[in-house]
Amino acid sequence: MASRPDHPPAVTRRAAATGGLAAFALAACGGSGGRVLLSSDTHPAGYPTVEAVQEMGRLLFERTDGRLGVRVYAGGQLGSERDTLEITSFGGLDLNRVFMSPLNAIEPDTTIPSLPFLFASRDHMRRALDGAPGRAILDTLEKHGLIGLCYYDSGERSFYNTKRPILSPEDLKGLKIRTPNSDLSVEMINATGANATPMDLGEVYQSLVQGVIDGAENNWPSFESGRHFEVAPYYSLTRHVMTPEVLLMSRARWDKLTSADRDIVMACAQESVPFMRRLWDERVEASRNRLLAAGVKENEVTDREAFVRLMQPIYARFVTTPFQKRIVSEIEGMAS
Ligand code: GTR
Repeated sequence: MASRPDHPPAVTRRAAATGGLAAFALAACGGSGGRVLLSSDTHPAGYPTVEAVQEMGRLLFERTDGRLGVRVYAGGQLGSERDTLEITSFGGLDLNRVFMSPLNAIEPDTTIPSLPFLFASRDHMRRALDGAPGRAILDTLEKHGLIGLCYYDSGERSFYNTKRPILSPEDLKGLKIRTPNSDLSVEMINATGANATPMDLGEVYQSLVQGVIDGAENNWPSFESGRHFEVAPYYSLTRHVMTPEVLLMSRARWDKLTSADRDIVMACAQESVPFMRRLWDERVEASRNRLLAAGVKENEVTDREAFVRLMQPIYARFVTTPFQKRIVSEIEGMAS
């Protein structure tokens, strides 16, 4: 490998879908025997998830004396999370950093970390996902051609909209709220009285501008980086879920690695987690401060219990198998 893989040439979605990426990756190594692992991210360069995967690549490059590296295609260049996930599970893309929700359609057990009010705090979430329950959930992806390397933080999600502050579920009634493409997300939002409208993150800004939707729900950094705050200035702190991000490797690529290289890849991914969390915590605070200064109106919800009550039936709908029940109770048991 001649140099650090920093500046990706443009690759079309079509090329990705047809497996062109794999051939491209080999060519990018210049025949020196090294390999650049290609990775996708919906967020732009500089976002903590993008930086974390680049850090993982830096460690990998170092530990393999340049045999392996990572190139991140940021800003959704390779397509939506849903599309790139499909490509990854077929082996057309080596790595993929996605939100957990689009995985729900592939593997129902991945809905667990998106259950409303499951985590009592940020530390509880980190402990549970870094521990046995988190690993057990990632392992369910292997049969779908995906290896779960690690979780990254995505913080608490809250509602924002173009119309008014949300103080209680009453205020959400009838509002069209965008959700990620996941049945659980749709049912959870509908349970509040809002009308859930699933769509990809990349479509949200335009849909807010055109009035196709009245609002959405997300963390501060995504609210900022997608510029949604420009159109939807009311941010109401429901903090209803802490769905994480996840870094995946295509199983096709994983299976081709030697077992020593697998250990290195896994270790580098794990070591990028504290790096990511440092950036994440800083970013949440910085985004919030910037947006408040820009005129965003933040409010605490007065009746958070009402949201908890309305969303509670989601558990009976989505926690049905013995595995799901066990993992949920293990996670609940880890709250302190
Ligand atoms: C963000 C997450 C993205 C994206 C998004 C969404 O917080 O970082 O990967 O999936 O949420 O709402 O779709």
